[in-house]
Amino acid sequence: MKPVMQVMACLLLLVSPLAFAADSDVQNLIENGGFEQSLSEESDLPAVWVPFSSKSTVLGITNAAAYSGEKSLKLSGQEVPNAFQGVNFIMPVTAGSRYTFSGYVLNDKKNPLKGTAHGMLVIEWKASNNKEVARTLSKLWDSGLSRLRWERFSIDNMEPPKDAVTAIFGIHYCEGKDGAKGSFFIDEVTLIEK
Ligand SMILES: [Ca+2]
Repeated sequence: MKPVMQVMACLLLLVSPLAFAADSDVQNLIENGGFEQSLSEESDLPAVWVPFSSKSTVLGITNAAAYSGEKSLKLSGQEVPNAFQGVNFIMPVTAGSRYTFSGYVLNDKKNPLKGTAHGMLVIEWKASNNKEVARTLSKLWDSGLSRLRWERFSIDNMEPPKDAVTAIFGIHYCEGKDGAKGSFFIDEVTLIEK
């Protein structure tokens, strides 16, 4: 073994147990947050996630860009004023827990966001009668989103509001009053409970 290789091997031995401990502390509650699995062989819709739309569903898994793994989710404009679409992950929530919902977003350099296009992460908090108790939004991304560098967006350490028993964790593409063109990619979406 060459000296450099020996050093590498030692570093790996030192680092591995720490990396393992960190992973077991932080468990991603969202399945398929990396968008590596599609609903079926015939569909590019993501497994686990529930799509929603005001009209057309212009979203799907792609290998055109990836923050992690080989694929990400691409959402494109319907080109209709005030249109919206996205995907939701629905889960019961526990009073007193704190939730961090995050993902990495990239503008599509071949077809960048234009007009009043904007995206966001959203948590819709629901009571046991399914009424919305409150809604929490991340910072928005828009036509200024980077085409070169994945940017992290998040909703951090949110405690469920009073009466909330379920939450809908969503990725939203909103077209705004002038309508929108263009696409963005999102990948490595995580939900952490503490
Ligand atoms: Ca991925």
